[in-house]
Amino acid sequence: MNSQELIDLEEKYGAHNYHPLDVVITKGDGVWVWDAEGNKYLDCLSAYSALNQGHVHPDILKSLIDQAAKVTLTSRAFRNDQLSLFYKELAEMTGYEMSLPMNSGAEAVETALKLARKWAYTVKGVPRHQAEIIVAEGNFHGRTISIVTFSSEELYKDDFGPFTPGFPMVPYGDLGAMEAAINENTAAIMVEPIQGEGGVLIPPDGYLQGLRELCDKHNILLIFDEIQTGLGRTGKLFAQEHEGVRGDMTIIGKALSGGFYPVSAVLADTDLMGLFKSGEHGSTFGGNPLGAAVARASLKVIRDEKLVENADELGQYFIDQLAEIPSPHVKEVRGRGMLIGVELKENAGGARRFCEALQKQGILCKETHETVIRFAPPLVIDKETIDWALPIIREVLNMD
Ligand code: IF1
Repeated sequence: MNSQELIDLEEKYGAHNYHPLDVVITKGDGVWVWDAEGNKYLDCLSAYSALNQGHVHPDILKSLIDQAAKVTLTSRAFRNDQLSLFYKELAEMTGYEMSLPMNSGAEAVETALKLARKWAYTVKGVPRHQAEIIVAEGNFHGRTISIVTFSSEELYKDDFGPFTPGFPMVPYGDLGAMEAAINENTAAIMVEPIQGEGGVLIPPDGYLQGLRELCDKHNILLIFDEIQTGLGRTGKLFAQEHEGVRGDMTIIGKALSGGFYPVSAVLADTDLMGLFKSGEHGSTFGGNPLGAAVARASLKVIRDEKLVENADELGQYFIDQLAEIPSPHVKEVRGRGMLIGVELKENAGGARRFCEALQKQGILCKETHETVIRFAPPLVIDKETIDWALPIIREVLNMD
């Protein structure tokens, strides 16, 4: 079937909860994808950072196939070998003593929120069902009803109430507002170290450190959602490391499975994670041997191929080169590592038309917040490929 026929099927039979570019991908390899007509594109979205290891990484593919032939699902009623090894390797790589595996990012966020509330009642002494978790405006943490409760994006939230109480919201990057929102019932602060969907927003220097100090001062947990920024994307294993801080919990997902299979996790030390007692939380698929094997292989690729270092070095190169492109439309180029946003001026006619023009020239990007083009290729990208892309981006950023 050709692309148009496939698009027609999707429009007729699929829910219309997305507005994708009209490119029908049928194959991927590393940083490249191909459409139904065989046209080749550079993937500059990486499935929102789920593909840090690139498309169909051969080592992860092998782990998937090998494990699928052995055993795929045990449920957590029984133990499995892959999960035990995954726990150990994840702890060694991240420095957190324990983890709790789930599937989607939103589930891991819900898990962290539950753990923070449990800590508030059983350790901090907050009166039952009064715990508050402070979040930041412009956040994106997922799509469940509790999570969209504290979205500041009308589209994600407004038709889906009634909502879940207990999530005061303050402006991102504003420590004064954060401190003002803290009270004796505050259990946790949860933020993204860089807001991805918010438009690749990097908070002011010292913000993450300031949050750490506030949390220590007021006996509050600090939760970093690193589902998008984690596992190398910003040139550090975790973006919080840019300010030398460590969350009491870090939430990861996306690239934890190299794009093969949904695997997410909450990371914490034993004194906190140990609060979950048998039966209080779980998931049919969370921690299954297939997912655990895929995640182990995905972490190994990040280590073996030095993807953190590559994101740091080539990301900085990509940012510098993008910043040098003369263009009447560009307001600002910003980013950390390989998470890059090109913000367009108000009168540039929106980012979408630039994404469509890039698509015609063989580069796939996605706009965020109408005016930002996000460049976030797989971390396996090389300099040669960036140098191939730059003149094309330059031409598109100079169209009328
Ligand atoms: C979609 C956005 C990105 C996330 C952070 C949790 C989650 C995400 C920081 C939830 C997910 C995805 C969801 C995806 C598009 C994408 C996205 F534009 F919607 F906001 F990346 F910027 N925390 N982000 O970025 O993880 O449950 O989806 O596994 O289409 O909704 P999930």
